[in-house]
Amino acid sequence: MYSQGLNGQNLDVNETPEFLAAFQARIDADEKIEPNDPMPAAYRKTLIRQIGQHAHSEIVGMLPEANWITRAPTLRRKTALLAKVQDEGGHGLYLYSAAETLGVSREAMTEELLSGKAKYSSIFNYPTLSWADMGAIGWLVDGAAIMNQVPLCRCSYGPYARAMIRVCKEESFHQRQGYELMISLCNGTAAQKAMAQDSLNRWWWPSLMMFGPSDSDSQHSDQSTAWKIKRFTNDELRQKFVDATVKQADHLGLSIPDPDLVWNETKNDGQGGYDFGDIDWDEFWKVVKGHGPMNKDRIAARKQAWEEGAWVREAALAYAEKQKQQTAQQVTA
Ligand code: FAQ
Repeated sequence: MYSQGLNGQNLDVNETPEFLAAFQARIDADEKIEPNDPMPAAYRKTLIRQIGQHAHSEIVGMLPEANWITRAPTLRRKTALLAKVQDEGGHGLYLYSAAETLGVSREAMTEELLSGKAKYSSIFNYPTLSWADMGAIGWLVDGAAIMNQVPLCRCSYGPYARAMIRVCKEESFHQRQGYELMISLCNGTAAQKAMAQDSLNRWWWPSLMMFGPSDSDSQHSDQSTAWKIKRFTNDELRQKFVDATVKQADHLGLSIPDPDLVWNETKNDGQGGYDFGDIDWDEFWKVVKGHGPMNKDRIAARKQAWEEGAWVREAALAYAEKQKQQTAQQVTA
């Protein structure tokens, strides 16, 4: 999507108080920051961290669903799932490209993922045990991803914001295919409906954890909000997700696995919203730190893909070199 020729031309900036004030003024005026614009080192670092983690989440996120492609019950479902997983690979590519414009290489980001240094979304460290999980992932995981990512379309960093516009359009299809799958199961046999309920039971709490730690424990939120990378806090987005999703569960005739879930008329400045139970933050941090049910399998699968793809990268580099030599010969001829 972006030429690597755009990569960080102005990496070294003298961060005087005047420079920092002028940079913040551009952010406050809702100007987009572009790859070759001077920017504070910490702004660059924050974006590389977040966009890199986001890219890793997309390509690790392909794994739980890819597991079910060969077992999809109909050709229609198989085609849709295949296209969805392929879209996720594409999202990873847009995001790695956006991160590369900040002066980091794809190899360096991959190395961080495979060594366990870089994080990726906690949600992808849970197993996909039944076909209904394909519905629950589309409905809940893509639903949560959209809630988080629509505001990122207005992020201050141009390449990230623009990548998010296309990603969100595709995520909407993903969410709808997941919800439609849940509708089919809920309108099916009692066993199918029970499968859908079991899936909701297992994916509900991990989906709420996708939004990150509560605001009081979110170390990056304040600065990222000041830089308009984040437009809403983790808790604000989590609340919006709960308020939107409970009604969708009602429509399916499924129960949210939270005995403390209750409508509260005073929430959201009097517009009403749901109170919900406590999130198990011990579980969240355990998964984030690499000890979830599937962390080891996910990283092993990414390592295998990287190693098995070595010949493709080598062939592409050899081809590029050959093209370069041919062009050089034509110029001198
Ligand atoms: N999992 O200070 P904060 C998708 C880390 S895409 C793991 O609040 P921040 C599409 C956080 O990185 C899903 N780690 O951090 C799809 C930080 O660690 P660090 C991914 C988490 O950045 C659907 C530390 O905790 N989406 O699903 C998580 O301000 C279906 C402190 O947290 C994005 O990446 C977590 N859930 O806010 C694909 C969206 N939460 O870096 C396939 C972009 C927090 O200091 C199938 N990212 N951490 O070591 C964001 O919006 C933000 O980075 C947040 C975290 C909101 C995730």
